[in-house]
Amino acid sequence: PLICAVLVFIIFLFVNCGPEKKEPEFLMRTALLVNEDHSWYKAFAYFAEIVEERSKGRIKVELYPSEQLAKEIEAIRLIQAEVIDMTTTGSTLTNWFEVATFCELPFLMRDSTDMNRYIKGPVGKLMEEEMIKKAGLRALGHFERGPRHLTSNRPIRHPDDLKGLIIRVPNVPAFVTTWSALGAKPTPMAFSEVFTSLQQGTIQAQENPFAMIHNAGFSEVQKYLNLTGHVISWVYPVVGEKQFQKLPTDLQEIFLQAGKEMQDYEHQLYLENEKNVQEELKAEGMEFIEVDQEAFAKKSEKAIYESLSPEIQKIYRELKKD
Ligand code: CS2
Repeated sequence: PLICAVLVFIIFLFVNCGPEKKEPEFLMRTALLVNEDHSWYKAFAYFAEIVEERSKGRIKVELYPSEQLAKEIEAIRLIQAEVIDMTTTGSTLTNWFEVATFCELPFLMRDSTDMNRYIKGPVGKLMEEEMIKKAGLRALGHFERGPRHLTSNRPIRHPDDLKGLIIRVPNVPAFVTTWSALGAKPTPMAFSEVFTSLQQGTIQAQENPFAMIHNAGFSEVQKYLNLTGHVISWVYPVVGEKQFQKLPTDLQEIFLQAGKEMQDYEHQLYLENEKNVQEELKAEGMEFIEVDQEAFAKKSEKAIYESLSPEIQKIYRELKKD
C-alpha cells in the first residue's frame, strides 16, 4: 500500500507540474532578417497576436529576429523541409524561379504606383503561383519598401567612383550583374553578416532601403549615404505551403485574414517610419550624397537586360512599355 501511495503521489506531481497552458496544435516558427525595431518584426508580432487570439490558442506564431533562427536562403530551405514555417522573402526567390527577379530589378520601377501595378497585375499573379509551385511558399500579403541606396566610406556620385569597391549584395543574381556592370566588386552575403564584415573591412559598402540601414545600425560603420535609389522593391511574408495545407479550413481562413491585416498594419508603420528615418540617419552622423542616378541606370541597363532569359525579357519589355 505504501508503494501504491508513493506512486499515486508521483503521478499526481507529474500531472500537476506540467505547463499551465495547453500546448498549441500548430506551432509556426518564423525566421526574420530584421531586429525587433523594424516594421516587419512588429507586423509579424501583430499577426502572431491576432492569430493566437482568433484561433483560441490552437495556433502559436514564434518570432526569431536578426536571422537567429536562419539566414534568408537557409530559412527558405528549412521551411521547405518543414523544420521551420515562416519568413519574409522576395528577389532571393530568383534562385528558385526567375520571375521573382521583378520584386527587385534595378532601374525598372520608378515609384510605388509602378510597384502596386506589378504586384496586382499578371507579374504578381505569376509570382505567387510560382512561389507555391517552385518554392513551396504561400504569400500572405506583401510589404512595400523604400528605394535602396548605397552606403560607403567614400562618397560615390558617379559609377566611375565605384571602381574596385567591394560591395555586399543579397544572394540575388540581378544584383551581382548590376554592380559588376557598374564597376564595383559585388559579394553576395547574408544580411546578418553585413555589420561585422563592414566593421572588419572585408566589404566596404552595402545597399538597402533607409529603414534597413537604420535598423541594422550601419551608420556606426558607414559614413556616406549615396542616394542611388537604384531599386524599388517589395517582399512577401510567407508560410510553407505544406504547413498551410495542414491547417483545418477554419484556421486557414483565420491565417489568410490575419495576413491581410498584417500587410495593412505594416504599411502604416512603413509610412510612419519613412517620415523620420532620414533625419535619424543624419543625426547619427551619416552624410547624404546626391548621385547622378541617370549615369548608374545607363551604365547597367544593357547588362541587366541581357542577363534575363528570353521569356523574362519579354515581360520586362512589356513592363517598360506601360
Ligand atoms: C535584404 C533582403 O538582405 C537584404 O539586403 O534587404 O530583404 C533582400 O532584399 C532580399 O533580396 C529579399 O529577398
